[in-house]
Amino acid sequence: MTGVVREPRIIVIGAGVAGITTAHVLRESGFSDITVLEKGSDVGGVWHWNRYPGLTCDVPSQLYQFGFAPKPDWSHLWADGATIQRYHRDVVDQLGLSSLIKLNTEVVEARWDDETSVWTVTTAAGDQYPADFVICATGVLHHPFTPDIPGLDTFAGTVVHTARWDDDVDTQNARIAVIGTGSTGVQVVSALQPRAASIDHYVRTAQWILWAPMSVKQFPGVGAVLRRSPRLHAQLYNGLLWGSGILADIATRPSWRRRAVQAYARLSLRVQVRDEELRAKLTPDYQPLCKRQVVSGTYYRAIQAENAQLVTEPIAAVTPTGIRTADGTHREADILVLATGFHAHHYMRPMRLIGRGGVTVDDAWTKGPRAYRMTAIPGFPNLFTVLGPNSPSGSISLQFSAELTARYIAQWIAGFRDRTIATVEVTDEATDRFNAQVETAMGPTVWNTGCNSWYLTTGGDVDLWPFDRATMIAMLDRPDVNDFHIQRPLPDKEAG
Ligand code: N01
Repeated sequence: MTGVVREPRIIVIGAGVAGITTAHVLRESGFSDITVLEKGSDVGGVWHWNRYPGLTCDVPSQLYQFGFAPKPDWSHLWADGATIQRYHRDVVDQLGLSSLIKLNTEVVEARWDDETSVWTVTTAAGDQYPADFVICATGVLHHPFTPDIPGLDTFAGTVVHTARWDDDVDTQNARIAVIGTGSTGVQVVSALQPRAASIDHYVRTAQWILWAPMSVKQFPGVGAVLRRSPRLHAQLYNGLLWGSGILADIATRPSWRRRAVQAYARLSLRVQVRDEELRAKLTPDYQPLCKRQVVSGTYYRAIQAENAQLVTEPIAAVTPTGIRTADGTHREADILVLATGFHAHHYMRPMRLIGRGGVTVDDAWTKGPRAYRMTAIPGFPNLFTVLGPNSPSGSISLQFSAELTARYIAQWIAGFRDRTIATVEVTDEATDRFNAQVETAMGPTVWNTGCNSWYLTTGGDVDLWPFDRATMIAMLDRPDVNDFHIQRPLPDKEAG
């Protein structure tokens, strides 16, 4: 050991929740050569890309925020998408992260060189960045899924996917068809119904929809109190994090609590929809909470409005003027809204990610995305993911787990800076062991009770975090060196 430090060159891919967190944590940890490459024209990730009418976060805003950048003055208990996007931009500005971020810069390839132990990150514009560490903060719900419905390309009106909303689409007095009933479909139907000439909601699989007063404002004075007392604000945040632990418990272990929430979901439907025929159509044939739970205070009212129709008959084809269902009925439409979700398991792909010995991430993930503790992939030295495979999209705060993961990664990179490591790569054995633990823990989760959801990979695995927050902290608090192949720096490299 020479005691000479070297500054690691770090590339973070993505400037959404995970990328902003990572950039902040790494800079706080004293690293100075950080570049964040973001393909969008702004930071914010999903909150930049999604701006469909009615977009609201169904996680309370006092929880859905960075622990290191609390916002006292949310206008609503559940903020809308535009407000959340503004928050992300403000955080980036206030923390001085803008200078690290290159917008409109899509990464198309990251390639590891076995000889030099350096990554080369290539952008769509052909620029290349050498990096000692690459961190993929590329998000989960990122690539819109467009269903392969016969005739979709023949539709003469407007077709818009909710994740790529076109602000020029005029929905007022239009005949609107919405396909899909996840969180997005439910929100967009509720928002468009009041001013539409008609709205037909095409639902292939019914969803349980928990009632919650989503439009309630944050109580007057709360913002001022929290601003004056950061300690109180921190206590509130920690209290909400603790509360979300109850949700994780409900999802991961059968208990009276789970049954109570499920009873509430059934009650939400029964109380709000009195028409038995409609209620039967809206009743799922699987347990509440099995899919990502939908929350809404307005959907059931919207779908019972005069101008709204629930269509559960399967779609046979899209025609130039509307949609024909399997029973032969044709319903006309001017606008076709695809609320059909995402390719949720692409992660950094379609980026070409090429690791040790030329292995690609597609080779490594033939059976579905697989990582060690959400963050390390065998075959890919000096590369980490933040909110990677098995991230807790269904249970624990994403901001919390992103920060925990970033702090974990920072410890590895500190080893590089201090010259105790040159390369670090998780072992196959440790990854197998972690995934075996995941499989066992997934058994009693509600996500595993027999429904089809975006949580499932094509191999049928549930791509979520089946443990509690304490386990996450224990797993990511400190690197476990026994789980990694570690190369020490060569003496001549140390000198150089
Ligand atoms: O997508 P989804 P989403 N014909 O995959 C249907 C987050 N989010 O965008 O169930 C007919 O849940 C599909 O039907 P089925 C949140 O995590 C958060 O709504 O496969 N229908 C389903 O109904 C959420 O879970 C907020 O039978 C077709 C729908 O499309 C995640 O994003 C707000 C079809 C897709 O639902 C994804 O939600 C919004 C076809 N060929 C979103 N193909 C917050 O508030 C697909 N469908 C935080």
